[in-house]
Amino acid sequence: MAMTGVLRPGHAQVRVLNLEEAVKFYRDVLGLVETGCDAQGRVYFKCWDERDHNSYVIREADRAGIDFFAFKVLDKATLDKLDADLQVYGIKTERIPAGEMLETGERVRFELPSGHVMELYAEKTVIGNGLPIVNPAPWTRQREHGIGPVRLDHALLYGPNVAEVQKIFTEVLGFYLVERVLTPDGENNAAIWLSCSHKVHDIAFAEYPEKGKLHHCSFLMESWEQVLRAGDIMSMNKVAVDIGPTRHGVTRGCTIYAWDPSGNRFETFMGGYQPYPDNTEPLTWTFDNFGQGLDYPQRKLHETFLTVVS
Ligand code: M3P
Ligand code: FE
Repeated sequence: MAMTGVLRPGHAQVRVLNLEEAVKFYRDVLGLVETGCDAQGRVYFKCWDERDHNSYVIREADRAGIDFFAFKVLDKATLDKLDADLQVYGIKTERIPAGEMLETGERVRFELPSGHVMELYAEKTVIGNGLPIVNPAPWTRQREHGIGPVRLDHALLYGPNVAEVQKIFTEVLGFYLVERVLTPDGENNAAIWLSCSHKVHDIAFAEYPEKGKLHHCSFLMESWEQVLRAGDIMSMNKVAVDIGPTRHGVTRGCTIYAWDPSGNRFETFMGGYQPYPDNTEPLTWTFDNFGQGLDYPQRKLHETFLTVVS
């Protein structure tokens, strides 16, 4: 499959209430690799098997939540084209100069009708995963530190105007709809799962009255056993667990939802199926089956899934 246009999730910037506590949590409990700290006081992380300098950035603020979520695009020409396409579509864009984030090239920033700030960028310094390019071992000791996810996989965001958001992702940014949950009347989508790749989702949105909310950032684990080990590590560290370990009906992903010390939900996740972009019929869940969509074994629409966001 040719991968062009928008390639994949690139970075999320998340607000935390206490930076020191959050650094300890993300470094030692989630097991991310700390890669830097900038003049604004932001701390940068990546997952052990990611090669680019950063994928998860935190900054201290008086409320939790997400500042922005970014996608990496193929190259500079693609960045310019998507910027122009967004403007033609009627979306105002802004250029953030290279270097504003550590080791990161110029970014194109825009706001979705859901109130979420999105970014596109083409360049980020490759620092590698600690393994040689020639004859690498399959993993490093870093994988054994804390939960140790492989990569930032996707995010689920809550806000209004999901139908408009879907149009922007599918008509401008080259995503396709993989799954959806219908509203109770069956007329609209209550939640959508969108992919720009062969992944079951790169980003998802759920309809919610308040703008710009974070439901979760998700981190990929290599196996179900690693998800269960993540659960053990959460309990050993008294992490607040929301749901799981279980399996979503939607995406078939195997999951645990939990909260960081500031109340930002994150997910440790594995599996799901691999759709191709010629997928023309999104899997559709009726609202009365939302419980299976969220937690297939228990068939339970956990209250927190609908109401707790940051
Ligand atoms: C996911 C995910 C719901 C949830 C599915 C969630 C409702 O696929 O990755 O978090 O159905
Ligand atoms: Fe998820």
